[in-house]
Amino acid sequence: MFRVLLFFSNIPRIQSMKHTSVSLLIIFVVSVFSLTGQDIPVEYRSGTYIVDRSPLEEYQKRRQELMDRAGDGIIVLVGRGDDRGYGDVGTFSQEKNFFYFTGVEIPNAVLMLLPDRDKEILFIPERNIHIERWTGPKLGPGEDAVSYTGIEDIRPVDGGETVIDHRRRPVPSWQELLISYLQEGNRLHLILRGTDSFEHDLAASLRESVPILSVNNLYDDLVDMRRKKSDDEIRLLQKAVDITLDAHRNLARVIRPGVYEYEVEAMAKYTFRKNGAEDIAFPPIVGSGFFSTVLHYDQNIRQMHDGDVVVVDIGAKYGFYCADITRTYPVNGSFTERQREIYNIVLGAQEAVMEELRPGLSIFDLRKIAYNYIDSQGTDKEGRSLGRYFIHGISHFVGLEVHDVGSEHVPLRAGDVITIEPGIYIPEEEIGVRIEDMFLVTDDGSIQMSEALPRTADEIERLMKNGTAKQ
Ligand SMILES: [Mn+2]
Repeated sequence: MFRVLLFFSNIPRIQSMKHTSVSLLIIFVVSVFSLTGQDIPVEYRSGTYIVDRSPLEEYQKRRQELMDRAGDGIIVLVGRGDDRGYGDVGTFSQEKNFFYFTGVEIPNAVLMLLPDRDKEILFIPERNIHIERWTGPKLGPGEDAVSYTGIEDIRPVDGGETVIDHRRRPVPSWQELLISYLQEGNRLHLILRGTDSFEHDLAASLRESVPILSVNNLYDDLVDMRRKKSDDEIRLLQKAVDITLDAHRNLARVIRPGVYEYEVEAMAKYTFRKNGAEDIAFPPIVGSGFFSTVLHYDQNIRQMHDGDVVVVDIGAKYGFYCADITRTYPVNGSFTERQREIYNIVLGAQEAVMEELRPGLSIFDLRKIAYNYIDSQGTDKEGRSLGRYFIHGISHFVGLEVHDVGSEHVPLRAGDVITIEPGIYIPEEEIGVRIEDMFLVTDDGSIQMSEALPRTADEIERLMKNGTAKQ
């Protein structure tokens, strides 16, 4: 008991707690002390939030490709930290690149790749049985982690001691090991995005120990790799898309005058989670009336009225992969003549882009096609052309992030997954229309991943009325 009290007296938050909670915690801690943690099954200890991930060989192949691209030196990828302790709430979400190369969601992990030696080392924290009672069982260094990750060499992230031949040997922390490799004159490879990141700070702090540090940025290689979707990534993306299409079918039946935007949002989120999506890819946008013209409206608190249109831009995140699909619905189930006119121009712009979509064109090129189409059709109340009301991009890459890596100025290639999402937003008329679908670029064109969802004005009206899919 003495040991227990001493243990807690180091934690200020616990000291300030009421006596009752302290005694409850003491009871809990005594029970924790009787647990070794070793008896918790391995499948409970991955800390994973996802119900589906790629086979281990897939992550191994990506690490190998990154090593081949780097060629020498040391590649370091740092996973996201998690400092949650006793009683802290919140969630953990692994850093995207770290996940891409490992499939691992263990917090505070570090991956080191040594292309010269064809070596992969994963550093993960030693288990902490006490914290585990709050944040869940975890894999620590050991055989279980080797089989879960497919990485042979797994070490404790903070270093420590190991007993070999009856002698205690120090095990360096990942930083100590990294510095010793760099001091031998090896190059450091990092994925540096932007100008301000953890990796930038890491390079700066390493320069204090390794004055002649040579840093190579693998960001362009990363973009190149992440753009090219593997078959299994397409499988996961398609699943995210299918769940999102299901959500649209379900929420189309919720929309009617008097219903609040958040009820539509609720149906989307319900459908995502019901189908095993771990999260939303981005905050759902349910904008009706005037708010249909606000591109990233996410308050979703307005009551929808007869005569409104409502823009519903949603995406599930499944197995870390994002979907992003928009439909515009007439709140009372039928578009007015003017709404239908605008709707058909947006649809026509999307069709025009779909027709041209193939490798070689850039997203920038695609926008010109959409803009020219919109600007050549219809007018506003003052007789001006409608191009001025198409105020956003036509497309973005989609993958581990909803706005995934990749520039709008590079030529598209087979394996890219992108959106096509023209829109017209006329605040004076309280009419906003956006139609957004997802496409896989192929050698000779594209595949529409969201094809199963109604898209024309007639189909949308039918969906709202009958709840039937495309017919
Ligand atoms: Mn989008």
